[in-house]
Order: sequence, then structure tokens, then C-alpha cells
Amino acid sequence: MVPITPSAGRHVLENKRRGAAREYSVPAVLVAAYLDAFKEVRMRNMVESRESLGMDTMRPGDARRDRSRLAAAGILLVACLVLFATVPPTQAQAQAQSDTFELKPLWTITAENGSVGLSSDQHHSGATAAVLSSRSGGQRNVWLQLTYPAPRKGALSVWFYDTAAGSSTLYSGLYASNSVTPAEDFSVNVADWNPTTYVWHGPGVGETATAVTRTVGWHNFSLQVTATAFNAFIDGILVGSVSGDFAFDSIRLVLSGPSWRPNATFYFDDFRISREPTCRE
Ligand SMILES: [Ca+2]
Repeated sequence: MVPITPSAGRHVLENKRRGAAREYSVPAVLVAAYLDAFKEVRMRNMVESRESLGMDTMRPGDARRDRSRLAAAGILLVACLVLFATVPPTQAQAQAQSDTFELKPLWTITAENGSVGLSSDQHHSGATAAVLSSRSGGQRNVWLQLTYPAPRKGALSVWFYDTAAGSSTLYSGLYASNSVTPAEDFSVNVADWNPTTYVWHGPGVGETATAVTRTVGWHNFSLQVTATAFNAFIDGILVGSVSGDFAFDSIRLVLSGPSWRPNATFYFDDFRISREPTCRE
């Protein structure tokens, strides 16, 4: 396993640098285009000067119009450069809608009595998946988290590798919540009290066993949070639903449980979030 915690910052910095390089290439193109236009207008000015001396056939006033257009283009260029300078390179990362867990640049890590990393032991895509592992010594609070400045709606999906079907180990799964309205809490997961079937919960509905049998291997967990309902899916099967207008501002891929439960390791891969156009922001 490659531990994420110590290296995540480095990956983020590398990605920021690459992102910045891409951002600054656009202003460079704009500046180059402006300089080309400047040279052309300068040449036309020289031609008009020749015309005013009866040495050329260019119509009077062309150079004046060119200078006006050049001034307008200059103002536009300055506005573009200011825009690029003030938009942080990380904004594109914040808007990313998927993670295949090959580099792990996006998430905030919590790892109390456990660890988070990338592993090639199991992977749904590419060469690696996120791996969450517990260790003994106390309450396990291990997760990857995305937070947003305001609640939003959307469909969340992640592939989860169940290593402990048939065993009572720890909680693990896909969770979302709304800090503005704490009752709006959503999940599809495995629970330490249920070794045989998967579990869900939603607003006003506590942890509820589903009819989907736990098996070792990859399973798709999905949460749909909309203006009319919350729907929970496991492997494309609707396992729970609550009517209402809901939203979330936090997403977590979780491994947790009390100190007295056995240790566990679970894998996550191919996270995706699809936002609805009716988001509440
Ligand atoms: Ca992957």
C-alpha cells in the first residue's frame, strides 16, 4: 500500500503546478496575438503616413480606426489577464467530478487508528484503488472527505470492494451529509452488526438492512439526492428511498467502528458525482 497522507500534499502541489502551467499558457497566447496585432497596426500607420505624403493608396482614416480597435483589444486583453491572475488554479480541481484513485489529489484525509492509501491489491479501474485500513488502539475514524461551500444536489457513485462479507468487522461505505440541515444524512454501507446484507440510511430513516446479500468483491454504491427524493442503490438495485427536497455539502468514503471490533480493510475506486441542474447553492 502506498500511504496517501504524507504524499498527498506533494501530489496536490504537483497538480497545482501542472494546472498553473496550463492556465498561464492561455494568457501567453492572448499576449502573443495582441503583439501580432500591434505590429500590423504599426505597419499600417507607416503605410498611412506614406499615403498622406502621396506615396501610397491606403484610404485616410484606416490607421485611426485600427488604433481604436487596438486600444479596445488592449483593454480586453488586460481584463483577461486580470481574470486569469485572480482565478486560483485549484478551482478546476474543486470542480472535478470523478476520481479513479490513480493519484488521489482531491480528498481530505482523516486516519485515526487507521490509514488511507493507494493499493494495487484490488482495483476496479487502472492500476490502483483507495484502500482504508484500521488498526487497534481505539475508535477507528478513517475516511476520505470532500466538502463544498454550500449544499448541492446530485448523484454520487463509487465502487466498493467488500473484503469481509460474512464477518462482523467495521462500518464502511459511501456517506453524504448536509451540515446546514443535519437531519439530511445519507449512506449505503456495510455495518459492524450485519455480516450478511448491505445497509442504508436516509433522512428520518435509521440504519436499515437491505435485501442485497454481501459477497466478497466489487459492488456499486450510489446515492441520489434530488429536489423530490433521496434514493439509495446497491449494484443498480433501489434499496431505500425517502421523499423530500434534500441536499448535501459533504461526501465521505468511510471506515469506522468501535475499538473492540476486529480490524478491517476495504477498497474504493471510480468515485463519480453527477450534479443536477436544480442544485440549491
Ligand atoms: Ca483505479
